[in-house]
Amino acid sequence: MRSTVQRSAGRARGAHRRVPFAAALLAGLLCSALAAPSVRAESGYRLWLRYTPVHGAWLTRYRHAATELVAGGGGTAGAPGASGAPALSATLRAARSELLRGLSGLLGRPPRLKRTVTGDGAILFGTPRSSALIRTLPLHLARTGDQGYLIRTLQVHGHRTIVIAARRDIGVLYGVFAFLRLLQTRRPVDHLDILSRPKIRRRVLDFWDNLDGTVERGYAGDSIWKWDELPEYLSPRYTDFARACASIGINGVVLNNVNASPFILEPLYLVKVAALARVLRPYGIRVYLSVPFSAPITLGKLASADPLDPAVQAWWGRKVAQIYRYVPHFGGFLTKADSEGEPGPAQYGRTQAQGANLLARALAPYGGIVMWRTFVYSTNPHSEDRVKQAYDLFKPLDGKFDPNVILQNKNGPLDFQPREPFNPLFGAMPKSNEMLELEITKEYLGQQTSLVYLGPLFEEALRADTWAMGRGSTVARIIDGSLYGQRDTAIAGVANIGSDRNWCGSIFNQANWYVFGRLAWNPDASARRLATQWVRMTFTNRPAFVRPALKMMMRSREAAVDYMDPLGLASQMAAGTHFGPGPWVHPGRNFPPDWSSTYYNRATAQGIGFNRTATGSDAVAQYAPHVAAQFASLAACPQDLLLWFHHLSWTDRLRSGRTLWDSLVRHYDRGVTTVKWMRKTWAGLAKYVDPQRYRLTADFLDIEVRDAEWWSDASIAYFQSLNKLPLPPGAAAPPDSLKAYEAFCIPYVEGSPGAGPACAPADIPVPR
Ligand code: BDP
Repeated sequence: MRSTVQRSAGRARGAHRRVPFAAALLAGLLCSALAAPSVRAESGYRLWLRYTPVHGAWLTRYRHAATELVAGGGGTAGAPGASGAPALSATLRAARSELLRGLSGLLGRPPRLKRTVTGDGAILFGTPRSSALIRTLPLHLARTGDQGYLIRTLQVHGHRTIVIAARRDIGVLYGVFAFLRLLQTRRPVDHLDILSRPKIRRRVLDFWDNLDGTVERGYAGDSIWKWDELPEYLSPRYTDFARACASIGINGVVLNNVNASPFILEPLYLVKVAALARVLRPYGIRVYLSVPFSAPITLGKLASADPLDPAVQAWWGRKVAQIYRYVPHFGGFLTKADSEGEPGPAQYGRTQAQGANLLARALAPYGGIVMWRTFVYSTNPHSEDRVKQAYDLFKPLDGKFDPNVILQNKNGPLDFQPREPFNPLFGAMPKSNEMLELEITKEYLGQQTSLVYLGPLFEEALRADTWAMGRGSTVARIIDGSLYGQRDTAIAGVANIGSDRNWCGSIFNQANWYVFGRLAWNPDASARRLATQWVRMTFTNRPAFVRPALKMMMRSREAAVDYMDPLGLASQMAAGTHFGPGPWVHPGRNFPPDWSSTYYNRATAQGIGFNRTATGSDAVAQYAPHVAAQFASLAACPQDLLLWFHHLSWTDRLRSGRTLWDSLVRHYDRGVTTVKWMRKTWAGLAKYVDPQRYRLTADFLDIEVRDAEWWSDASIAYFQSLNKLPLPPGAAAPPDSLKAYEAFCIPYVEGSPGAGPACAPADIPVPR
């Protein structure tokens, strides 16, 4: 039996947290009585850095791998010593303490701290600057660049030694985490020869955190930045956050929401920003800020924010100078301008380039950069196709941006949908720096509770071939600078981190933070392999757990696409909250067409889909000819993007031989079936997981099954009301009426602060 709307209404965010204490205690006792004794309850706080003990044969193998820890070699293991060797930097101290923590946890004994290698199994770590011993080794560290590292097994003083070395301290820290990852995932460490350096220079988390502690599109509690407590109180969480970031190579953090408050630029907040920057710096993390374009007016009391006005330019110059006084290693600005009500240069008749260069020129003397978002559109009721706007605006400006501007493109041309084609701006701006923005927080993919591993989505975005310079011109090659020789390279992910004890709202959401960081380091890495690592570190190395958990993760994103937006549909969610189905949402007073679902599905009695070929909006023409031809051809268009590019009749036959309508219904059903299979699979894994993380995931999968059914039923009910076609054999009819689905509305969800209720009775949209 399918769930009813009323049962969906029972969906309560965080309901798991409201289990009465006595019941929870009893359940906990029962679970712990049933669980294996070693499986202690875990909150998820330790993420993938749990360092739980290695057992059995692996322990024997590793026993001789890390007996002593040598930080200097000819120097000391920490403090400035009699030998006169320099004290370890904060970054190298962090590396040492991570090794101590990791090895003690994994191997059950702390290694001895030594000044030099005295026996087999030593770990020698550092840079040529920090360690005289490392200086003597033939390591050829130039290959590691500024951020990379080398892990090699070498004979040092006649003893087998694992050397973790880099040119810079931060590389050593990255190398230490990589080495610990080998032990955590039970890889042999007998003969190591690993060289790794990031392909992308700036690997940034964008926090959409507001100064009042709320988080836009955040589903993991409040902001982790406690502005009221800063700068005096520095929560230990900040350091643990930095450790987690460094462990996956993230080296930048934009602290505040792109819909930015000007207050962040006031000394009151800059002193807080500086305090955070100091905590993050040993871990190689630079701080950036989102700034509102209108700050010269709101803060500077100027009459305008016109980028060509010398007074405005001078104001930004002074402001940036002030910021660098507070935060000497400040990274730069992120800007959302002329978009969704945010101020920008267009208000003054200026271009996006003139706007970006205004900020870039203020930052340039200090080495700062501007990440200028191309998510620029106006909700124009007459716009022929929203997804064409950014390209039309930016493409003519190629070559007009200063060298320290990086254009930040969302992966797709619309807005972080479960599936989109790649953004046509990639590859179209050869004379500009381009970076990729991904959304780690699952705004459009079920938010807090759904189990959706985003690795495959990120991989799809990075591997998309733009054909800008012929085959192989992938998005990854554009943003890593190898296609056009871009010097400063960057990637950003909208963070999914909050004040919840488990950081991300759910355990599996942590995997999305992990995979973002690892793909940012190496955009060619495999989402599947990264998921395997994450599972092994987060849960257990036991194959009986790893295999099914991996399968769940790898199927999870496609399942969400199936039950939400199959065959290239997009933006079919409820208005405002972006949670739950709303394929009927149509334009209204105060509700622009391109925020509505009907604008995107174009569903009528006859057919469905957005014609973006030459006979329609011709958005295909924004792609390189090879790609345009593929998308435009019904025969060649990838099936999973079909309705993005084509309007089809409900009864048209797809390549499978089925009609479009039958295929659509099958996709919805398949999505639900997969989520049910995930729930069942998870239930079979209970014995490998501690009760706390098991329960949370199991309960969330219950919620996801209900939500998947809700999406599927409501979507089928709506589209069937238009086409009046029977369901394909075997498909269950939605249990409720379309009217009931349309009337059902969740007024508030986490992550939409200040938006007000998403539904007041009078506002519920009624399809014509
Ligand atoms: C949309 C979000 C909105 C963001 C916007 C953006 O719904 O909250 O402010 O993206 O990226 O997807 O600026």
